[in-house]
Amino acid sequence: MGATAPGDAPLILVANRLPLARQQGVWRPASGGLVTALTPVIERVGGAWIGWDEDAQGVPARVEGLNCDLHAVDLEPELVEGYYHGFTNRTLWPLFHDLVVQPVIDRSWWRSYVTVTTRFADAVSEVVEASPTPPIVWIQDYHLLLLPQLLRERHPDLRIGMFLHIPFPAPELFARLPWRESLLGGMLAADSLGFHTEQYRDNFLRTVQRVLPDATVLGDRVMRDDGRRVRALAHPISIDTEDFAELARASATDAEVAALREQFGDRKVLLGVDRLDYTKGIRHRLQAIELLLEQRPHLRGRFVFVQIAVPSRDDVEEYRRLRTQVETEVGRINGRFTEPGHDVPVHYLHRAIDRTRLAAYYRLADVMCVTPLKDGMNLVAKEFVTVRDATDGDGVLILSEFCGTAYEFGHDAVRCNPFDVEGLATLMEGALELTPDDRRARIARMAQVVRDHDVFRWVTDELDAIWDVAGTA
Ligand code: ADQ
Repeated sequence: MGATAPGDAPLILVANRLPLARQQGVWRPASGGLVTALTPVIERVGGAWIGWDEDAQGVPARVEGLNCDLHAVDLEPELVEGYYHGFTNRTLWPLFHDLVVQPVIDRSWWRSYVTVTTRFADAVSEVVEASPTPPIVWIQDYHLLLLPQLLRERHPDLRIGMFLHIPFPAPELFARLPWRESLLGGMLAADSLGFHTEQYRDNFLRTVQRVLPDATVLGDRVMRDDGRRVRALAHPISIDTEDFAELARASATDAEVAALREQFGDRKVLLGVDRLDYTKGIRHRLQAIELLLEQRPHLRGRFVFVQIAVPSRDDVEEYRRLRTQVETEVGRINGRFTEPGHDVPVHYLHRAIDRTRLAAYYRLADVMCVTPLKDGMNLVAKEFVTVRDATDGDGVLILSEFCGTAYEFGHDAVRCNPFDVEGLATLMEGALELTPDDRRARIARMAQVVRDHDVFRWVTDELDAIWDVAGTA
């Protein structure tokens, strides 16, 4: 199945990063949901992708496998420090994730954010002006909240959409930002604003009502005094289900599963797969495992917990601290509970793993633990149920109620409050005891939800919204 693009408008996609990876000096398209979902659209209508790259001068105009022109935005290290390591990672990220850690407010970082957005606006304008037919501009995420307005000032009739990949916080949290009016004004210059869930969309609309006196909210529309209308919509992001199902059934994956089974023997496997980020609840999860081992001695030696953590944002202090804390906790648990002559109870891999191995871990897990303290959507949960549905149909998903995916899966997942470590330990124990029929029925229903709302549907809904709203405004 492929996404359809509305009309034949070329697509200009703008994101913090370009979708590129460099291996042994060769540039390739990065793998990932967004690139996969957009490939059929840009195959048809063509387009451009604009984003920052550390090696901006070296980025080629095109790479094989990606039918769009690449435009790298060049940023000096001091700007990256303020805009990326500072404002986006230490101010917006923690604030939009409900203050899981305290956001830092620093005016010099804000100035870098404004300067960087202007650089992006210059780059986008150049491409818009060179386009033979009026394009659609689709902006991704919290790095570029001011961009719609800067573009609107230069191109009053441009079709602009924006999608936020992280939650939108409650009004009283957003209101803590000294630049709250500017940020909202920036977003509201788009034609269409997409959020993962209705809850985030409603938080946004309530924030607009509270912060901007000249804005009127009518249903999902916001009207400004200048006559401009913006639509705010909920479009849950997803995965390429067919691709994951194929990967799950591949013979290379079978071989990986066999090797892992040999490693873990007849022990039950509990699994966590996350970027190493404090929003993902990895520490609380480890504490729940420690409690299980401490308070249920009969479970010792009967299960193993595997945590795969992809390195993330190593340049930011809070992330370096998290890594040290996680590694200390893993060491403590293994130090306390490893029996001489036996394997450790916690396996910790601090690295990105390839997709085949990832699918093999999903196939092996008796219990998948997706327990973020706050998460916009969470694709790992969708990948897990898709892989299991395509193979043995078995497995249990423990899912935090504080992520977007929980709104879609309802009670087919074992829902948890990840802050309640004791409660989490009890749910983990209970998950090991669910009956096979119950497990299979739940996996099948959740996988159906993901199939019905795959990543192609997300792209189609987003692009249709930008087109419709702009067309009827
Ligand atoms: P992320 O916070 O990165 O994304 P998530 O949605 O779970 O979170 O996506 C992570 C992706 O990385 C998954 O596809 C997963 O397979 C992969 N991954 C994780 N650990 C890995 C490892 N060790 N090795 C290899 N791959 C690994 C942000 C938001 C989310 C939102 C997405 C998309 O924070 O809430 O779902 O964007 O909008």
